[in-house]
Amino acid sequence: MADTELLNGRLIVTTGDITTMSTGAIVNAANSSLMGGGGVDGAIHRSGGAAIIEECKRIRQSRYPDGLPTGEAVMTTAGNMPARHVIHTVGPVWHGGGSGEAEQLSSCYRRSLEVAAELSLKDIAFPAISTGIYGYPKDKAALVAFAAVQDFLESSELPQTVYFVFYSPGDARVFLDTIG
Ligand code: AR6
Repeated sequence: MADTELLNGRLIVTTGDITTMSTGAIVNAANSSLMGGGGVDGAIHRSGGAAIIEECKRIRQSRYPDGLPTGEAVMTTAGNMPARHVIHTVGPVWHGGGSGEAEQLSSCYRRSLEVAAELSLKDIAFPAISTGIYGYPKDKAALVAFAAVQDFLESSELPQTVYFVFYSPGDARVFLDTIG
């Protein structure tokens, strides 16, 4: 499926494996332990190598002994991957939508973009946070993700370009159809 440009070319919807993106940062849909897991988290740690987990351990010890809170974001190296950094964020587990899930998911995007802007990164790639193991409905997540990025880019020149990397063309289609 061809890439789709939105928001005057500043948001690009694409399909594939996020570990191959050579952006300033790729975002990891992590859990609060920061010690790895399945899904995109597993793929990022496998491709990036041990340097990422070593840095995550230091972050846990120094800044987040109780784990990274949901909606927060921290940066590490990208190790052996072509990206320069990984920004780890923790999405909400879907509990039906009445437990603040939308605010937490929005915070994941906003905080990741803030970290990228602080690092003066030109571009950043996001997976569809929370829509796998954490069970957030893909259409509802699409609206939250799009609004969060649109809001942020309106008031910030950096990052210049945001990529939404969907693992399958079907997921990209759901996103595009939902934001309409
Ligand atoms: N590239 C891009 N997208 C991917 C890739 C990849 N290589 N692999 C999976 N996806 P998930 P969550 C998509 O489950 O729902 C982990 O165990 C996937 O198809 O990775 O936030 C963590 O440690 C889906 O659309 O993340 C946490 O415990 C999206 O990435 C928990 O899962 C997110 O799916 C986080 O669950």
